[in-house]
Amino acid sequence: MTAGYAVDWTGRFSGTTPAVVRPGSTTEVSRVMEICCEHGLAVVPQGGNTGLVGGGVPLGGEVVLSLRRLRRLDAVEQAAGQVTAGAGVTIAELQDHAEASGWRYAVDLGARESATVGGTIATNAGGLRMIRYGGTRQQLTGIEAVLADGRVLSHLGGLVKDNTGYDLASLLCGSEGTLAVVSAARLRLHPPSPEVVTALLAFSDTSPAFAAAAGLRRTLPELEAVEFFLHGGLALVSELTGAKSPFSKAFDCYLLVEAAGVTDPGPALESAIARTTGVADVAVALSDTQRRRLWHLREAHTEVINTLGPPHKLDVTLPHEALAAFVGDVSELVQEVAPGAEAWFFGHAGDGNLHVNVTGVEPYDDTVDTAVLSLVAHLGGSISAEHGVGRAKLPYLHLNRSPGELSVFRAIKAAFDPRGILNPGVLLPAPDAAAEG
Ligand code: 2HG
Ligand code: ZN
Repeated sequence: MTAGYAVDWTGRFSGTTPAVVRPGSTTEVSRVMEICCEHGLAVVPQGGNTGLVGGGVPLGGEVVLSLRRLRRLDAVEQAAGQVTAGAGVTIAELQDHAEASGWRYAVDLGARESATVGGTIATNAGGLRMIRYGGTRQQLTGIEAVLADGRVLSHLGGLVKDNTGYDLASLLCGSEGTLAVVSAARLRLHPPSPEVVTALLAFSDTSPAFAAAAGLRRTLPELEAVEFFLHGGLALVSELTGAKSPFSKAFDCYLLVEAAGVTDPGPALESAIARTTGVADVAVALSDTQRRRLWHLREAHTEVINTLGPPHKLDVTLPHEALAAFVGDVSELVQEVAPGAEAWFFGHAGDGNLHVNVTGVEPYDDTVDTAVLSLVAHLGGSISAEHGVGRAKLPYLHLNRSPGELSVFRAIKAAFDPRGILNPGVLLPAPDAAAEG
């Protein structure tokens, strides 16, 4: 009965739990936390369980606190352009709700049907349209959260200008369930951009592709997404899903580009592409069906790669100028440290965020992770771009965060959760491990 809550989506992280608790209101969450606190029971908060870093499953035998039943979804506040949603509302539901009221929730990700408001706040999810609208933190105007001892913090007034001290919504966003349990949030909406144009650009090499991503950002204000993938990924998607490339021949890599506005951004995209060097071929979607087909080539990567066995997911950001060489260097590095393993690259080129997936490596063999993430840090990148630290990246956090920063992290954790019951071992070492280390 609890299996679906104890194993992560990839199958790489598998735990056990004495109980899955599914509260249906903030008051019930508060009561659960009160009891757990009283008895010193460790708790893993969980949303849609679409996380990829082992941050939402009970790897230390914790109680799972599933927030999926927190289904509050208020009417859109038209004057403010905001909405209050419970932690268990999915991103797709939130998007549909906003759209039905003439607005748009701009954070979008492949896991939209399962990923929840609470989970995307806990991980500060970025997604496909971050270049234009920012990530989850930028959408938050208020938060309701339950502290480890059951007290409820509620700041859902949604005032855009509100300089009354520490920004707790921002702090809890990205805290991965280690500081408090997010039960609801007030979120910023954007006016819709009904005119959309989507194109797939083909390149013979990664260098011009990344240069094009940067150039399009500068020259096309309507740009919403610039997604990168390689021929290998496209071939796997084609082989396993039957989807076809719109091109008659194979290229080295591709950018899926989307622009949107209130008027047709097609001509602007066309002239921006004409001014871009290195574009070997272009396919423009002429209908919604074609548009969905192009997106499928990119969005299906996660699923098809998973059929090869649980991948090691290295979600990293690089300084823009390092991206192209990184792809080649990491392919070689992986061959060197794990012969026979395979590295797959795709991601959000506009944000400098690459998803390096490595298959053919045992789930608990960290050789590849160590080699690649050390290189990332050496190049001035981030070892976690948008998936969070969880347990998978915890051993590498020191590569990006100084001892001073980590000691402030620990002080913040102690202030929110003095007994250390919220998601122990995620983001920061569990208290026992810290004492041993
Ligand atoms: C995406 O961009 C998600 O599709 C998942 O962040 C990335 O599967 C991955 O590594
Ligand atoms: Zn991503």
